[in-house]
Amino acid sequence: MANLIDKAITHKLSRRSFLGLSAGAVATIALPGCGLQKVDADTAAQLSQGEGKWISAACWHNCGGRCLNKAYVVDGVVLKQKTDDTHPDSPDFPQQRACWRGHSQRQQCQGADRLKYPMKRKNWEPGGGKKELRGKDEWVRISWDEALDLVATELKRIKENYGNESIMGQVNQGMERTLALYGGYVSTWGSTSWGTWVDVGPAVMGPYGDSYSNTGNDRLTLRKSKLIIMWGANPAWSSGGNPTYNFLQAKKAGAKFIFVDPLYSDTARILADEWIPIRPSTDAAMLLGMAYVMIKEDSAANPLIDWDFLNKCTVGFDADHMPEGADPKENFKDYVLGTSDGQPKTPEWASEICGVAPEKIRELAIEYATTKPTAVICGGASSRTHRAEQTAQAFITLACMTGNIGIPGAGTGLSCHNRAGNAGPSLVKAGGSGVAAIKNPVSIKINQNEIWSSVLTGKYTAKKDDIQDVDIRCIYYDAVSLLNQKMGATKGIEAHRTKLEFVVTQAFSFNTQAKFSDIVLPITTQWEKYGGFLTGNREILIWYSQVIQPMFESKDDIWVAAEIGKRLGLDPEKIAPLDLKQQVFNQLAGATVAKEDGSGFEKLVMITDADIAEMGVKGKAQTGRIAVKEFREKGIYQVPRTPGDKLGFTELENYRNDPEKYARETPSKKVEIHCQTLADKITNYGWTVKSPIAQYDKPEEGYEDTFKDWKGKVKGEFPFQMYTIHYRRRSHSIFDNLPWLREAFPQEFMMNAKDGAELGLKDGDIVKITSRHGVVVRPVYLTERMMPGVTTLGEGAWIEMDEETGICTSGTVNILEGGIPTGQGHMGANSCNVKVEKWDKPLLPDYKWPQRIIF
Ligand SMILES: Nc1nc2c(c(=O)[nH]1)N[C@H]1C(S)=C(S)[C@@H](COP(=O)(O)OP(=O)(O)OC[C@H]3O[C@@H](n4cnc5c(=O)[nH]c(N)nc54)[C@H](O)[C@@H]3O)O[C@H]1N2
Ligand SMILES: Nc1nc2c(c(=O)[nH]1)N[C@H]1C(S)=C(S)[C@@H](COP(=O)(O)OP(=O)(O)OC[C@H]3O[C@@H](n4cnc5c(=O)[nH]c(N)nc54)[C@H](O)[C@@H]3O)O[C@H]1N2
Ligand code: SF4
Ligand SMILES: [Mo]
Repeated sequence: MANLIDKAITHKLSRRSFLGLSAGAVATIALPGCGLQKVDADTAAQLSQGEGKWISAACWHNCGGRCLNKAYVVDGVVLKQKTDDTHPDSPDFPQQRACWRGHSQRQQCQGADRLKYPMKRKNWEPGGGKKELRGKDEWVRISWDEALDLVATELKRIKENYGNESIMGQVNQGMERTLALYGGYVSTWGSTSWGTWVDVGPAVMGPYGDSYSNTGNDRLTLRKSKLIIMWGANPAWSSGGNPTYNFLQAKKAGAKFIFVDPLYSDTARILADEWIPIRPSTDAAMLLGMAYVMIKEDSAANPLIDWDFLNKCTVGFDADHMPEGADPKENFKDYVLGTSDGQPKTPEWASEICGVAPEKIRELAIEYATTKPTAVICGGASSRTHRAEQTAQAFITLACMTGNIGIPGAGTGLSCHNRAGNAGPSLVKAGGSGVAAIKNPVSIKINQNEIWSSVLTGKYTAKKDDIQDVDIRCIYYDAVSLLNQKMGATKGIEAHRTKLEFVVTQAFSFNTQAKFSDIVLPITTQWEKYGGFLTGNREILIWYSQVIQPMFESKDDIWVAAEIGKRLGLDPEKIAPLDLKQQVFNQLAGATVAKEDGSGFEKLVMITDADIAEMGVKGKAQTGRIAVKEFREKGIYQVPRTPGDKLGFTELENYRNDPEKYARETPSKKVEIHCQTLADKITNYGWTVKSPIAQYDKPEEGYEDTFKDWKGKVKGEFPFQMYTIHYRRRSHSIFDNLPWLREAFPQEFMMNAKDGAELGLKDGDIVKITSRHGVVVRPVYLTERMMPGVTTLGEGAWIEMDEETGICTSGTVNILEGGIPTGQGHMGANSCNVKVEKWDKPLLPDYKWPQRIIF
């Protein structure tokens, strides 16, 4: 190692060296334990001749995929990466191949911008100091002892003065245990990823699946679909790994693909037979227009409605099938026909809202109703809009009407994230780690849309007609990017700069929460820890191992939690009761895999006494399918699958075939098209009221709000709709700092080419985007792939405020978003209105920006 460092230091800089230090990235990598070094092509080439080893390396982020990554390590340095080559690739037994983010992981873990030392904000002092300088102050390097003492002393002071109810914890890596043992912390709640499906699915259908992102069919059964409607789903970007490939197999097996999406996405480019552009936040209107066609045009000669399924398996569709106690006038059919409210939900009515031509609405309705089996695959996007309980419930209602439920190749619901297109219970899973959670004694939970207003005003909504006081003085962050990732960040910055007395972050790079903190503690990445397990689609279990030594002075999150605990007078054994090695062993020993005949589970791993001795853990030998050594080296166990095997899955198949025996856990024991449970639940949250059936409610900051006068069609101050897409460059805010990825995927604002031309814009111009809540600037990408009137910006860019103008130059979407609670307090990120103007100042591409290197 010493030799390597000497060599590295004496060499000159070169762009694009062997290590792939690409344009914009300073030609610098961090070498574990050795500080920053400059490595050029010669040194790298020399390094590469050394004896190396491939190690299964974690790709652990919440990226919507899960793949096998391997790192080639020479002398403690990762020189290159590869992905799954553990078996030959085939459509039935595909490799679990990594994406560009995974392949760039080494620029994150060994990046020049890794945090190196504990540090404190120059103008912070107990009580907050100059709070207004948060996010722009200078930093002072301090020792670990000083840092840990400061954190403990300040937590004590805040607890003694204001109580535990003044400490907000955004923690899940160890400090949740310390804070819970220390009397607790205020936490936050609200569905983010799965939008409104979280409350709607279980209420309407009865609890189902083992995850909300997990409905429909497994990937092999999906090949039976005749028609697949991808409704606001873009797996090519937002479900890394195999989902798009799996969908391609369904296409090759004969499925037609229709996309309903404001964007002609990369997934559509691969799969679409047809693209139907739709305005965001208006899907419920479109679905109601389709329901109208089905109801009006259904006949014995031309059946569009599966009356048998509706009669046997549902309640609430029409006045004759209402659940007990419900007003017959509240049925779905009469609402759609306009009998109950005077407004028939005709395709023409829907078209005015959703922007899809009436004839197209009619055509899709008929195609959906007459093609069996049809699967409707939803991403979370259409339900991450305001009032979207109606949308999720409308999807279920239409699947019931067309009878596309419980049949192999049919289905509806969420099918996104790392289980996209491959529903069903996990076929392989790790055992428990042996560490039990500690209950947080503080019961206050603040809805995600009210976090910043609650800090600023001292009030939050506990439930309907129940507004409570809260006095947040401190936020403790580890692996949660609250300020960057929750809506209303403009207010979030204000909260940090005016109210909070103490902000701490544990992080491996200088992310947004670190930037706005008072004390920052450098943390190891998963590459620097003993190892662990990751699950992804239902067929895989990944076992990753330590790749490099801890960088600089970084420490493990759980070590930090225990050290702070000690200083607070707590028992560190309770905080960290088992070392990671023993936890990994417990997970290994408890791992199970589905038996081939589908009859249950068996042990996955064969463990010998020699393995136990070598790992240095306590445990018992056992038999299993794969030996420890082979599992560790491969880094993955993948369940073999073949079409027609016993491990397939179709949601609600049992119920459809025998509704009595497999009665749903709803009051009526059926699927509830009229669902009072849901209506009551939503009303009780305290923000908006929901009808028991799927209706259309105008969303806050939806299409209608782009008009000053909706009836007279006079455009308003914010004439465009904007939604926030999950973007290729990042996993939320993670990876946003990597120059490689910045260069490959610019953070650009997408809008329709004609809209751009009308504003006098050229592709690549810098535009200023203003909403009711904030302002950002970004280059514009003008394209026919985006529906007119609609725009989008990728979520997750790190907040970068130009302090003079108050404009965010990185294009963080949550600066533009308000955080308006509706329905179940879910995230309504795809309902927002903006104005777009040409910006006449220059803006360098962000891969050319200086990296955030503090020391
Ligand atoms: N690269 C990357 N992938 C990710 C993530 C990431 O940060 N980066 N995050 C992961 C996580 S945690 C999650 S929860 C998932 C989210 O996964 P999704 O919710 O499926 O992903 P989105 O990109 O938000 O949107 C999917 C598609 O919906 C469209 N869309 C947006 N709004 C609407 C609407 O109102 N109606 C209709 N019909 N279509 C709409 C978009 O144009 C896009 O094509 O992604 C996961 N995957
Ligand atoms: N406007 C808008 N906002 C959105 C979305 C949207 O579509 N639009 N999507 C939403 C969705 S679906 C989701 S799931 C959320 C995600 O929201 P978050 O989970 O808050 O986002 P991440 O960026 O994944 O934040 C994780 C943070 O943890 C840090 N981290 C990672 N590993 C470790 C570790 O081991 N130790 C420590 N100490 N830190 C670690 C990372 O550096 C990062 O700062 O964002 C939501 N925000
Ligand atoms: S999809 Fe996710 S897990 Fe797979 S390589 Fe990309 S970032 Fe890593
Ligand atoms: Mo998510």
